[in-house]
Amino acid sequence: MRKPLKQYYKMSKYQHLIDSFMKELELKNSHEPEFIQAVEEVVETVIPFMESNPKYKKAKVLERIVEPERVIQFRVPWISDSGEPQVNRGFRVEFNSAIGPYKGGLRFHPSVNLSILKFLGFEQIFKNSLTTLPMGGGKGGSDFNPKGKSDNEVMKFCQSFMTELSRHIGPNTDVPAGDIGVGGREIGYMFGQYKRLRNEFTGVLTGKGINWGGSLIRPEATGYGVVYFAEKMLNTKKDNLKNKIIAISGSGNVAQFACEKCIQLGAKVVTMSDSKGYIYDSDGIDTEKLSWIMNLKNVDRGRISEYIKKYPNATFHASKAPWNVKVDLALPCATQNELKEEDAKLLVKNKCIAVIEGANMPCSPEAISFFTENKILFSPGKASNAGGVATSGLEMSQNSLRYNWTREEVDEKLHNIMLNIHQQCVAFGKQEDGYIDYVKGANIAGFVKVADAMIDQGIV
Ligand code: NDP
Ligand code: 2IT
Repeated sequence: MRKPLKQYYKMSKYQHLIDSFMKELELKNSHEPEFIQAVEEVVETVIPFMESNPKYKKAKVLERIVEPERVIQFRVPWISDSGEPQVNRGFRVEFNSAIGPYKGGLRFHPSVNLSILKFLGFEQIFKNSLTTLPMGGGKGGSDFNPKGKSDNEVMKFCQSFMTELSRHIGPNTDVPAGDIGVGGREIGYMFGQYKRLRNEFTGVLTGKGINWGGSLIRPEATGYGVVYFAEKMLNTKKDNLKNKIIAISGSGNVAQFACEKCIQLGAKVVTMSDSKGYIYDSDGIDTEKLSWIMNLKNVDRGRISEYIKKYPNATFHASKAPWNVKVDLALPCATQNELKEEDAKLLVKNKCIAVIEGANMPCSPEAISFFTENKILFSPGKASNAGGVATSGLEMSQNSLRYNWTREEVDEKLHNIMLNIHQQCVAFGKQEDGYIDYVKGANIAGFVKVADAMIDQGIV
C-alpha cells in the first residue's frame, strides 16, 4: 500500500480513493517525482470534495486534468562564443486550455526535465484559475544554464529556442513568460526572434520591456503579491506585517520584490540566499542594501556571499538555507522542496507564525503537514505567488487594448486580485475551528472553475 505523504490527511475517510488514484498516476508517470508530488497535494483535498459533488466524478474530470493536453519536446542547437556546437533540450507543456490560452513561464536551469515542467504546468492550471482571469495552464523551459554564459551566448540560445517554440505559441494560443533563469533579458531576445520569424508585433510573451509592450509592475508583481497575501493572512489574526522579522530565501526576481514590499510595510527582512548559501543581517536589509543586491544579481550576476564584503556586520552561511534563523514569518522564494520537515520543525520551535510560499512548491509535503498540524498560517504558492501571472494577464489585456495602465492602476488591480484569491481560500478552506486551510481552499477554488469549464465543453 502506498504511504500517504501527508500525515494531516491520513485519517481522511476517502484515503482508499486517494490511494487508488495515486497508484494509477504513479504507474503512468513513474519517473516524474515532482509531478506526482504536485498532483498528490491537489487530489488529497479535491477527491473528498468530489465525493459530495458527483458530477465531477461522473465526467472523469480528475483523470482528464492530470493528463497534459499536449507536450512538446525539441532540440535546441546553438554555437558558443568559442565556436563549439552546443545542444540543449527544450520543452513546452500545454497542460489545460479550458478557461483560456495556455499561460505560464519558461524556466532555464540545468535541473529542468519533464517532471519539473509537468509539476509546474499542473500547478499553473489552478493558480491561473484563482487569479479570476481567463488563462489556461502551461509551462516550458530548457536545461540550458544561463550562469557563466556571455550575453551573446544567451541571445543565440534564446533565438534557437524560439525558432522552434514559435510554431506552437501565439497570443491566443499559448503565452509564455519568465521563471527561474528567464528575466527581462531572455524575454527580450525571445520576443525579438518571434517578431522576426512571424513578422508580427503581438503580445505573445509577457514580462516584456516597458517600451515594447510590457506592463508596469510586472517585474514587481510576484513578490509584491506574496506580501499583499501575507498581510491578508495576518489580518485574519488581527495582526499585520509592521515590525515583523522575516526570512526570505532566494535573491532573484520574486525574493527581491518580496523584500522591497516587506520593507515598505514596515517589516524587517534579515535573510536572503542563493544556491550557495544564505546571508543573515540582524540589522535588516534596508532599501539601500536591497538596491545593492538588485544590482549584484541583475547587472553583475554575482553571488549573495559578496554581501558580507559590502556589509561586514552580516554573516554568510555556505550551503545552508535560512530556516534556522528565529523569525516571525518565512517566505521561501527560491525553488521547489527547499524547505523540508526538519526546517519546518525549527521554524515552529522558533515561534514562526506564518509561512507564505513565493516559489512554486518550495515546502515538502511533510513540512506542510507539520505547519497545518501546528495550525501555523500556511499558504501554498498557487495562491500566494499568483500575482505574477495575474499581472501577466493584465499585460495581455493591455496588449489587446493597445493601451497602458498607470503604475497605480496596475498595482491596485494586483492588490484586488490577491484579496480575491484570499477570499476564495477562506470560502473553501475555513475549518470548523476557524483555522483557514489555504491548501484546501486554493485547490478546491482553483479546481471548480476549470472543472466546470471542462464539463461545459464536453469530452475534448
Ligand atoms: P530567479 O531566477 O530570478 O531567481 C531564482 C533564485 O532562486 C536565485 O536566487 C537562485 O539562486 C535560487 N535558486 C534557484 N535554484 C535553486 C536551487 N536548486 N537551490 C537553491 N536556490 C536556488 O527566479 P524567480 O525569482 O523568478 O523564481 C523563484 C521561484 O518563484 C521559482 O520557484 C519560480 O517558479 C517561482 N515563481 C516565479 C514567478 C515569476 O514571476 N518570476 C511567478 C511565480 C512563481 P542561484 O542564482 O544560485 O541559482
Ligand atoms: O510560476 C509562475 O506563475 C510564473 N513563473 C509566472 C508565469 C507568467 O505567465 O507570468
